[in-house]
Amino acid sequence: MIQTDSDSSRRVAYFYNRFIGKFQYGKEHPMKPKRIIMAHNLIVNYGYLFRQMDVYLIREAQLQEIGKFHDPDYIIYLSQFMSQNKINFVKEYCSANNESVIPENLLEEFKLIIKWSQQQKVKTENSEFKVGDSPDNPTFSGLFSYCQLSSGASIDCAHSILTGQADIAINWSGGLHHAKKKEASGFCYINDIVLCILELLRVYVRVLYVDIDCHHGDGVEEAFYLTNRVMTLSFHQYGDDFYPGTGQLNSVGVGVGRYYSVNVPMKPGMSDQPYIEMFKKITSRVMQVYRPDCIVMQCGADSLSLDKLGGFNLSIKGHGACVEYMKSFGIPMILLGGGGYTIQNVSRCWAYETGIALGQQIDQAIPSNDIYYDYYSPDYLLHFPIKQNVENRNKSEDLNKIVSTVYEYLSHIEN
Ligand code: V1P
Ligand code: CA
Ligand code: ZN
Repeated sequence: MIQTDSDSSRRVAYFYNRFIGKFQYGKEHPMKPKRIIMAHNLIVNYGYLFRQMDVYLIREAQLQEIGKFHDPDYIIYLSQFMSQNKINFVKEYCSANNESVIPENLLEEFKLIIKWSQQQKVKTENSEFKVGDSPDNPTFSGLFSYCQLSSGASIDCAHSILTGQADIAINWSGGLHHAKKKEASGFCYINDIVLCILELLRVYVRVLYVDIDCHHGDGVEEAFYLTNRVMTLSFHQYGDDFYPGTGQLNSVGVGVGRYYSVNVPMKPGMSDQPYIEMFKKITSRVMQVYRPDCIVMQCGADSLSLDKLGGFNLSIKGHGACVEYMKSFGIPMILLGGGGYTIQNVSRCWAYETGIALGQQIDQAIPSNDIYYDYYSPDYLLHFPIKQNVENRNKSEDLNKIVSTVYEYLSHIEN
């Protein structure tokens, strides 16, 4: 363990619930919630990390909380649908245990859902929502509980910052940046990030959202496209039909929100040096002109080399350098997860970045008592070797042009 900065005194709140890692999108689906358990186990097994954080149990967000952003019909659609799963689960449980009645607490939960849906004048027959129709967003056992846990943690991250209990709050099960007001997309159903930022806006005047997932943070951008109280900044792969296909350089926001959406679209092959350079040039100017009260950072790990979906070539150190740089501004910060499909590298990355939050550089040797130890073969090391001989398809003049265009947009922001 090496102390990496003088201000390790910053309090870190870490949110976790092992149930979140138990959900399954499906055998062939690239999104594996198990990576959250894997990251957690590394963090626990690097014992000195775990001991320095305040660890909180994630709770399920309530329907009213989710309703601060999402459409009530959509929420009920998801919850009724998932309640059926729960009812089935409970029925199976009851028959296995020779019990003939549904437990009181679940009955209460179902009653609350029905009451809330009546208050919201929810249409009962609703075929508008098509969750489950596309392979990206399947329905699976416990889907709504998964959404409630992921968003409950991001909302509580905001609360821990607002109450002064923490300077940095972490939810690796959050960061589901594609979910829209009434639409699931790109493996995301409920947008925990928007819910988190809305909580922060109850107190803070300006919130900066930074997204280093390899995909464009379209759901968060769309939610705040018309406002100047949130600046959204996404770095992403763009072109050749790369998902979701939004996030062009000239998507800058509308009305009072004009110039408060910032997009940095790049071609595949970005490696540490040019990525970090771009990242620092842009975020330093953003911090200077926008002066946010708080930073919410989506740390999607599909921008790492060897990811199954993303085409960038970052090392864990390169990815972590971005987190470290944002931390160096010394304002409250929330770190969220996101994409990441080569799961042994995702867990490595988020364990390393938990260390960054704590001002600790963790050891290169993976703790041998880790139950997922075999995933880290053949080297059993924290930092994996990045892909060699990868062409960075971004020419330096193209990257410079992006930076100068972003600077030009930012020059319209009043100080
Ligand atoms: O490309 C698409 C669909 C197919 N087109 C009509 C659109 N979907 C992507 C979705 C990627 C979502 C990334 C989420 C995140 O930003 C945040 C959590 O990381 C997709 C891909 C792909 N290669 O881009 N879906 C799948 N692969 C997929 C593969 C197998 C089974 C199910 C989905
Ligand atoms: Ca991004
Ligand atoms: Zn992604």
